[in-house]
Amino acid sequence: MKLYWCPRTRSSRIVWILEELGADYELVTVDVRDPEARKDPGFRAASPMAKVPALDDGGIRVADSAAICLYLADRYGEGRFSPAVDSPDRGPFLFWMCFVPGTVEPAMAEKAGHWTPNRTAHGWGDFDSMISTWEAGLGDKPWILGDHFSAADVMLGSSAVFLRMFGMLPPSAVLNDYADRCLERSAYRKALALEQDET
Ligand SMILES: N[C@@H](CCC(=O)N[C@@H](CS)C(=O)NCC(=O)O)C(=O)O
Repeated sequence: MKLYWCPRTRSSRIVWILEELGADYELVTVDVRDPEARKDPGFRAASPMAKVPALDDGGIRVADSAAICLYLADRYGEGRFSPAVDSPDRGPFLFWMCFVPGTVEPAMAEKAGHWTPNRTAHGWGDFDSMISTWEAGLGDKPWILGDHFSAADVMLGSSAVFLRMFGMLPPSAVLNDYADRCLERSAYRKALALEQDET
């Protein structure tokens, strides 16, 4: 399968889960800062918004990091990274997968852009309630679903690391320890090292 990616972007999430899965994959670099590179027809077919990451798995095309993580976990994880569709964990799993693009990322834009929070009108609530919901969801568990690491931790863990990198992660132990726990995983370390090699 081909992963259209670019170093130092959300693409690292997908390399992380591919490494967790032990999947065989090819990286196709698309410099999203270069308008010419973004015209690549294979990339355009895989990515309706011409954004990375995007995946082409033998003609099955998936764009958006949450959708790709979900696809890969369900298709290749053999139950290791996503609960079965009839499992009681499936509902929370889907919630936390969607929490990243639907809540964490818009809330980060609110914070970075100094927008006026409006918890009722904004679908993501606001930055502070995003953080408190996430902390409560983790509680004292190592991973968002409990003892078992899942694709939702790839989405959330990479977000915690991005938030910390941008100086936006509050000093709470819950989220900082979670970010550290994710960074201890060899698959994530490999994904980040690969980014360093490519820049
Ligand atoms: N919701 C998408 C966001 C993808 C996204 O914004 N990717 C950025 C890099 S992190 C990009 O391709 N930017 C180039 C552009 O939009 O011009 C996801 O999670 O994959």
